[in-house]
Amino acid sequence: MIINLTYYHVADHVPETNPDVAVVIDVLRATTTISWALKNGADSIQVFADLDLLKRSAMKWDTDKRLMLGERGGKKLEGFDLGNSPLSVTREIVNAKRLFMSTTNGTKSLKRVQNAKHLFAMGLPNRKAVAEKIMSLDIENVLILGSGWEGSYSLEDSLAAGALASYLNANCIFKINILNDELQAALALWKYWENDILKCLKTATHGKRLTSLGDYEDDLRCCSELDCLNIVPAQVERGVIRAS
Ligand code: 3SL
Repeated sequence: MIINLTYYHVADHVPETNPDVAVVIDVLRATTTISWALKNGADSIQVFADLDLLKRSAMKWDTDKRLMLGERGGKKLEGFDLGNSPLSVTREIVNAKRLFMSTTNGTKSLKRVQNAKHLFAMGLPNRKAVAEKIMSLDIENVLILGSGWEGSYSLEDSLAAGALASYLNANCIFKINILNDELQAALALWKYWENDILKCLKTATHGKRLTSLGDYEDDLRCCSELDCLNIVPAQVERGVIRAS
């Protein structure tokens, strides 16, 4: 058997297709936050592009079982319970709650491939968990989608796409087919930075953007940790993600 891997930098580059598996990456920081929230006991995450729809949907939920998580331009939105930091989704805060979430780019990518048969969210902390999940499925085509920044390329998402492809190459019993140049380049990027992931995140324009907004050192560290979370965030109904 063969597993075909394709990588797109941003949602707008994805062709009209319903892949067997879609893996959405937003290293800084949406998919890292989703992974940590589920690790810390969040019941589920529901993602939205539209903020009014998010608010209306949240209002229908029990007050003590919901949290609204909103970010634009790296900052927490006014009136929301949480911003988009993986450090803010502690067990005390998120346990047993549904998170109604909207971010600048990450939730857009999740919406773009919501018709995939299997949809997973991945950051660097759960790269191995997601790779092992892919290997356990009987599937042929995996679409990896980054989030970028407002439609353009991001270094850190490509790093993680390369990290995923590299793990699959090394551990999968089936042949791994790298189908596009975007993923070949991502693999090369991973080989270059794999021993200094934090430096890569700090070099990336998004890392610099966050740093310019304040003290995001701990966020960058958290987002750069590799293979420390055994959590696979999986879409269970359109727009709703749970741990699997
Ligand atoms: O773009 C996004 O979805 C966010 O992850 C961006 S930020 O890290 O919160 O700035």
